[in-house]
Amino acid sequence: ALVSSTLFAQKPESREQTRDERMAWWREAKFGMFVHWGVYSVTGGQYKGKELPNSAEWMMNRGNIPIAEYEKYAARFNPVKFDAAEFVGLAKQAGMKYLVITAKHHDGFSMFHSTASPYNVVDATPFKRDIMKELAEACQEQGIRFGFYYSQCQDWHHPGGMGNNWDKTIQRVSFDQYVRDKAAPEIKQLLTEYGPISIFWWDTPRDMSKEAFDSLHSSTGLQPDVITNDRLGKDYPGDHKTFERKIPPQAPADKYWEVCMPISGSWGYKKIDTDFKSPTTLIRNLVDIASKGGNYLLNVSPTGEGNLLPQSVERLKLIGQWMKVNSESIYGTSASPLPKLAWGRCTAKSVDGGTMLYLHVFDWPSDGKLLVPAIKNDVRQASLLAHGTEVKTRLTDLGIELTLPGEAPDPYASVITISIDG
Ligand code: JFZ
Repeated sequence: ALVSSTLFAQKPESREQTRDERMAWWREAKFGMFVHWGVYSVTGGQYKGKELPNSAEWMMNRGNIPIAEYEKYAARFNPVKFDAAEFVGLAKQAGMKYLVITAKHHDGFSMFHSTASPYNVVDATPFKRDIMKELAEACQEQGIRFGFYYSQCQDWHHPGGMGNNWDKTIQRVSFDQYVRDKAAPEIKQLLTEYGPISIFWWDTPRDMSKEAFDSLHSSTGLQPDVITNDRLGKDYPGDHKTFERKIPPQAPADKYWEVCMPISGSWGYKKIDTDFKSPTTLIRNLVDIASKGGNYLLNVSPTGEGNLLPQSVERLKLIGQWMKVNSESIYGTSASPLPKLAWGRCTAKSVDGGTMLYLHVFDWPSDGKLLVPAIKNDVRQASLLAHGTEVKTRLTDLGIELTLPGEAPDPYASVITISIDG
């Protein structure tokens, strides 16, 4: 066996049985922070002063950097500006309910005090602090759910890890040995020494033996409440589906799904990446995803110094301001029961025998008339969420027609609540 039987704390079948229960907070949460951070952040996407293509966390691969040379970036990783409480506070301020961070990315560097690999943030950097521990504690303190991203297949540093086909100087060992010596013990450590872990985010599935799959999968049983994404392997669907970068055009059939997306172009910090999504896009993405029943996992990229660029901070704060007024239209909502809307998106909640619809108006009608198509139910009440100002409604052949004030109350998305019978 690859790993000791102590890892089989909970059988996969029982995890399926507890799925809805375990997913309850996640379904309510809707919005989380994703963080890609590692020794690659030191150079901000450059190798020897030259720009590398693609996402910055792939530096070692794109530059075909030998292990011995890449290791030296750890000596330059000293994120003195990092403050876990401040960092988590920013996520919280943005209205995010959970945080998922790269405990180990494909480059094999462990952002925690790994007992299985000395190539980690405490033993191999001048910083010497267990960043995962500090974040776990800050999240616990501030009521933010905490999760780990872990690259289980690709490990470009370990001689048995997948993905490194450029460093010919290393003496290869088997993948099973890598699982035994590094992945399994690290995952076990992450799920036992860092308090309650809400999410284990596998990345990226590749072929391995059933035995290896099982040994990795079984470790999630160490935290009975943990939820996992769908990137362990095809026979290990996990609890929720991951969409990457793109929002599905229609509500997917999956019961639980999320879209992960970087706030700019790259997951890891990249100096020349100025491709920041506008606050309007980010807020409307959150609304769009919620209107289809999903979660939004928005990625930010700390620099090698441990701070976020002002562009990210500013956007998180703007999203937070919008959420402060409108979050009722996001948290705990379900997908829209309405057909595609020309003017925006809708989310919904059940309320005493009726339904509360949250109409998110992107394009405010110039004639003040807004049609909620196909709904013929009796309207109990309609008002602007921001002010509570009542909105007049009229039943027409096409649906409910609302008469709105002349000006959109919110440039990002103005929310109108309308409660209906049924
Ligand atoms: C992976 C990583 O390689 C990448 O660095 C980043 O961490 C991202 C979140 O995940 O990239 C993927 C993995 C899966 C797909 C696309 C990119 N996919 O299934 O389309």
